[in-house]
Amino acid sequence: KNQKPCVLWFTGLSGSGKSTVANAVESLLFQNGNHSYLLDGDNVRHGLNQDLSFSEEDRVENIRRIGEVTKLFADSGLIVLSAFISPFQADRQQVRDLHNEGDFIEVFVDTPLEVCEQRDPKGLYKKARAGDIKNFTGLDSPYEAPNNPEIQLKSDEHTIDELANQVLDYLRNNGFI
Ligand code: GGZ
Repeated sequence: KNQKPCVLWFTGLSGSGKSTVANAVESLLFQNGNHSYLLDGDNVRHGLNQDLSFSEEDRVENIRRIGEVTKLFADSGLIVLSAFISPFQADRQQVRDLHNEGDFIEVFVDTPLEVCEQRDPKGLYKKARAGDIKNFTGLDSPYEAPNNPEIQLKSDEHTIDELANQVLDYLRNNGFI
């Protein structure tokens, strides 16, 4: 089955739905006969990047390494999905510049902070509000939203299935799958 390698770079706040949508996209790609690999906190922050914290400096290094890994995986022919907050515009731009023109697809999971905090699936916002977690993105650490993402997903207005299909439509319309 023909596919053109690329990276789907999900960015958004904690609790925005990045991993959930990325997992749904991966499953649709699999059903479609495509080969993909999903990088997220579960397989990267606990392994390759377990030496990194959530300081600004370490987040920059986190994204730099992940960017390099997405390039290696794309070079191997895969459709790569990456789901990290990646809060800084400059770091996302650096990863974009690593990839061939058009192959870096920025997917902004645009969920308002209030909604993310309401969901609070891991109770982290609550802990951050209580002062038990410092430098929490959206509270006391910045999130720079993308200015011109290839794909913008409104997770509080659509189902996971609709959002995943929005991503698949982009890949079809642009000849990746
Ligand atoms: C933000 C934090 C923090 C702080 C722990 N700030 O909702 P989650 O739990 O599963 O996703 C968050 C994840 C963020 O890791 P990333 O590697 O994606 O971040 S970055 O791209 O900024 O390097 C959250 C948890 O780790 N977490 N402490 N202080 N999120």
